[in-house]
Amino acid sequence: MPWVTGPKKQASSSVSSTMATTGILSPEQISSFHDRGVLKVDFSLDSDLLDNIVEKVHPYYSQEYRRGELVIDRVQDAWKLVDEVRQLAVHKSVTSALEQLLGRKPLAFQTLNFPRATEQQPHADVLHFNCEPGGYMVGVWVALEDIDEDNGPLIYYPGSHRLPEYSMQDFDLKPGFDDYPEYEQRIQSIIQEQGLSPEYGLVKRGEAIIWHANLLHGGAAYKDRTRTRHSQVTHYYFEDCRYFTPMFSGKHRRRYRFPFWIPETNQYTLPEDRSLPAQFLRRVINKLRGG
Ligand SMILES: O=C(O)CCC(=O)C(=O)O
Ligand SMILES: [Fe+2]
Repeated sequence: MPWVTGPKKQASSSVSSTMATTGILSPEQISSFHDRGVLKVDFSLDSDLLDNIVEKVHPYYSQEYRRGELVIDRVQDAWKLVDEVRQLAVHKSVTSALEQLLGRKPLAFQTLNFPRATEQQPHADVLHFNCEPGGYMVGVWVALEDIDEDNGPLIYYPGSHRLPEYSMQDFDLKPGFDDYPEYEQRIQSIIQEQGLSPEYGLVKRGEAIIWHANLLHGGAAYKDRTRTRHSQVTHYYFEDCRYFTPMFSGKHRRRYRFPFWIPETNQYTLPEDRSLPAQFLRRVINKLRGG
């Protein structure tokens, strides 16, 4: 199984040139990200932008949440519905920082808006989003309100990005959702065996946490269930890679992805790739490419 070293090596050679042009992150922040697989950053995001996201995404949450029930909820790709979500996803300060970190142009491909804690078990995003060459994927989690120990902060294991990139096959599990709980258990055992210590994403509204594709992370349990925990996560790939989903890939069959990159301006047309013929075509291309 490959160890996650590729992007680190390639990034460090191009860091100084990108730094000179952008300079969002200091050399200490860049090396901390590579050492720990995670970095907290205050991008001084506009307060109105954060408020508008919380307010304008609200109508798209489930009826249960809007009725005040204490449910877990999320809206995927709200950037198509609320332009402020898109603006945050492609925010110049964020994308410049990511380019400094990995030395390639980042391409946002998915947003998730959460009104409450997820209590998600620790996992590495690389199971869901990987690419060739490996490791060119990060998550950026922005607090849309203050986060403390009580409203289910992010939990993560610094340094865990150096573990192997585990796929379902590595644990003798079938691709797909059926065996996913077993994947989570195996990750839990690895955390115990390796003696990994958690840290919590205790951040102020507007602060961001960037994690490496292979960093183990999840959502800590609520201590106060009545609290909200508004946050937005954007997942980014980087330019010039081939993208695939290990979770749905077999040993000899890679499930490639053809993401629609979140546009940098509000002048865009969504592709009609959700249509059945387009899905069929994607499957044929996947087959031809050995996926
Ligand atoms: O917000 C959380 O609790 C976890 C989110 C997460 O794991 C992700 O978006 O990749
Ligand atoms: Fe995740």
